[in-house]
Amino acid sequence: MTIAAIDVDPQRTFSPLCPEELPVPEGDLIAPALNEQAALADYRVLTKDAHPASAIWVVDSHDKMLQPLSHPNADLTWVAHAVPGTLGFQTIPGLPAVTDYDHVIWKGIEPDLHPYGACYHDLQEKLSTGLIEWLESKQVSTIIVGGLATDYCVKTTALQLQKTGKFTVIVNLAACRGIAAETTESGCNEMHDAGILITQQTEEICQY
Ligand code: VGL
Repeated sequence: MTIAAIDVDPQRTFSPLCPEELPVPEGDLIAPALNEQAALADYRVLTKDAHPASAIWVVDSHDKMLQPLSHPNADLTWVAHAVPGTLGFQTIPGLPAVTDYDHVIWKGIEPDLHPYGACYHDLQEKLSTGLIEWLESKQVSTIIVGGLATDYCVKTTALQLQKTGKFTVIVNLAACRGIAAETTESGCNEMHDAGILITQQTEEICQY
């Protein structure tokens, strides 16, 4: 069994360290759990949002967020976040340096794309980021997923990996935080219904 741990977008932009961006409650506190799950794995992968400040989906205040867009590759409005060169782009404190990961995926660099999952650059899931292919090349059979946020990028990444039918996918909730309680709960139900294993504590992973 070859295990990969994926740290999905564990960036300051999704934490109270960046209140003007998308501050997920406790988003800055998951580093110890991400490090624990990585200790169970053969490979550790990092994904990072890397968005231009002037993307087509950007609005200038939080109250204009979550408006539906009729665009094939940007479904909702968001405030600018995870802009390379800003504090929000950086990973949360307590994680390894980017160069200490085995593989890194940057996503959302194009101004008219806002993907959530780390496997495809587009919402249509046509343009691979190469993550699935990289995992296959390492003969990975089991993937432990943690990161930010449970209800968006963690959920979509886990569902994309599960959909391949090639991996056992475990979402470790101890190493995740969600944007909103309601979408986190519905997201967990969706992942469970898709056959993804969901653990509340990192120690539980050992039983799979
Ligand atoms: C995310 C909302 C908007 C995430 C990214 O990483 O979960 N959520 N952009």
